[in-house]
Amino acid sequence: FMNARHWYGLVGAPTDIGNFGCGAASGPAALRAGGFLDRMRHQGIVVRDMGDAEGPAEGTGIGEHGIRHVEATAAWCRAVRDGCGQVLADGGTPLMVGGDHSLALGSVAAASAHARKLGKPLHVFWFDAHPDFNTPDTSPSGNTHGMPMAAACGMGHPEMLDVGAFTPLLHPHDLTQFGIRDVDHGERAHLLRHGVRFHEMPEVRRAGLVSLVAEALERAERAGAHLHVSFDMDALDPEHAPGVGTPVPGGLTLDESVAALRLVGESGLTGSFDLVELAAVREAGGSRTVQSALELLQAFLRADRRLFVEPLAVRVA
Ligand code: B3U
Ligand code: MN
Ligand code: MN
Repeated sequence: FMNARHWYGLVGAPTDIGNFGCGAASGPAALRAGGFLDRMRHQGIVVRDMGDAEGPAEGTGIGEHGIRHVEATAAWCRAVRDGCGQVLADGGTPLMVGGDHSLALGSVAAASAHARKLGKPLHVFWFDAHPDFNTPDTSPSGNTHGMPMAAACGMGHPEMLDVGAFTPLLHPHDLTQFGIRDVDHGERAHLLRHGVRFHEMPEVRRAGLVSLVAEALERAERAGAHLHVSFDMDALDPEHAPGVGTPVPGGLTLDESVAALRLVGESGLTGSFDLVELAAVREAGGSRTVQSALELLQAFLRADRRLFVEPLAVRVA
């Protein structure tokens, strides 16, 4: 009976290997210092701190493909994969806090293996200013944080394709992106060719974030999917999240993002979650971005209906 209590496992990933020097390595510490665990505990939400994943402190340089630090990126992704995989194996929901967005290849690898074991398809919701769907030949920067979703879908450097137990980890039709507003030329061709649903800001403004998310949730529900949610802090407008590596104007408001994540929580479909690119050190004071991150996580966690399957007396103990 006690086992029915739903819990989250915080897996920190303090690196910016995929966007070297951008400051996202400070994300997990900033979130903890912001009082995340206490705040959740006071609300009766169980978040176990699994500590930080460990990986190379130094980059591994630019290889013949022109990609930066691809071996080090893959090493970090394997550590994240194992940390998230352990939480899933123990019956919890991993909450991966980055760190740059290349790390999502690791959490998605864990989610995909878990979903396969349960006989479920994997669906991914990607909140981001960027699709992160570059391959080595389309990437303008060579930074691996622009590549994790293409790699998850089976396209990319062999080191990255090798992070999961199999490839592809995800079918491109099962990937939905929200808040997109900075797409590279070749990246757009990939997205269109593979049928990714990427909701760019003009569409978000027209249709509304909440209704686009509701639509995608219906699809995930119908498919009986394991839903993985990946939230890049630069999805938010820089007004709400100035402390990110690559701020892009014209982004999501905090209010609409909170409303969308509440809906995602209420669905009870989310089996794994990332919050990444939290580079609070880039903001003077750093507090605005951390506060936004706390509000996003709280909106999602408080709405998760799986937390309410037990009598209140047990929950507040
Ligand atoms: N699409 C560009 C820029 C970028 C991707 N992700 C972030 N920035 N945060 C690239 O380098 O691939
Ligand atoms: Mn991203
Ligand atoms: Mn981004």
